[in-house]
Amino acid sequence: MPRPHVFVTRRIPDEALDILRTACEVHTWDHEEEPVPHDELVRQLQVADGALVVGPHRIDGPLMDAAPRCRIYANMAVGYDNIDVAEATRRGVMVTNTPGVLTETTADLAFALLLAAARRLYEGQRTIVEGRWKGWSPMFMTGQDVYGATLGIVGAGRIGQAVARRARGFDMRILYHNRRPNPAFEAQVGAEYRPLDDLLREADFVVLLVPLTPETRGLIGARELALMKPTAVLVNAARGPVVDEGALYEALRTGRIWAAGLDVFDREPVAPDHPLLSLPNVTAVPHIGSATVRTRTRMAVLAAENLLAGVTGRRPSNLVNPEVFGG
Ligand code: 8YV
Repeated sequence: MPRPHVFVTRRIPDEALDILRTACEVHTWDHEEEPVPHDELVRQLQVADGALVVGPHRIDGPLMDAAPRCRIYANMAVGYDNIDVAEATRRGVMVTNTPGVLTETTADLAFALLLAAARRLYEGQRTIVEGRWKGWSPMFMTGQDVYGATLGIVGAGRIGQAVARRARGFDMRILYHNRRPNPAFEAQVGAEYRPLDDLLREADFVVLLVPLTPETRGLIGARELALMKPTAVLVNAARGPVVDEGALYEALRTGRIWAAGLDVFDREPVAPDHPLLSLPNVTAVPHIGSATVRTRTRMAVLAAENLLAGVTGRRPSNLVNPEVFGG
């Protein structure tokens, strides 16, 4: 039997490629930062039995049309809003993701953004670098206390729960909003469930960790931001479109909320002249939630294991559409 042909759309660690090479013909797009051009992606997918994918390309119906042999798209991310899963499922094509391995790393980054925004770390560094530090004064660079404050987690899945565990060390009161209450999580960290509006009114820190779905797109807009405290900090470590960026800009510019820490944006890479980046109370990083050497390697390995399983007739561990494999 011929070895399955797989395409890997980004440069990934050798450890992951070696897993695929045990049983597959492996083709890769081997440029570190530049994504594979669309034409080349189509050319490769035309003959591929499976693909290891990760943004920026959207894997949609037309692309699937161009990939008649492809039985599996193994995403190297926990979020899979870059893939039209309904379309894949309709065609009996498997989609997998990489949950678990990035939980703690992403929670670290979300908490780092929370601390940085509350204590004005980025603004502080700029103040020094730009020669604007003239000396000490009682209310110079004053921020908001994290220790003992109230945290509101919107989306207490794996990563949200990991953020809550960190918050316990800061003696924070923990509120959360989910599609449905999670009694085990409440018992574990003493978290209290709140409807979204109540959470927004009560929290000093609101951390967004929901997946991007039709229900969560635009979840935080002008109305929601107006419910928040003027001293509140918003952290988005989920997906850019969960927040209405125009409304967030106005809320931050006018002091309607205190600050924001952002790992994600509507359009990525975000343009350097994006209005949000002109605000001193925005701490922004370039979608690096899971970006540590160990975690990205683990994600690549897990995606490769899922892909290998899929193209060799085994059930991948992290199928997001199990119905294509008999439920
Ligand atoms: C990925 C992420 O690096 O896993 C996710 O959902 O957001 C990150 O860990 C990113 O999605 C790659 O595009």
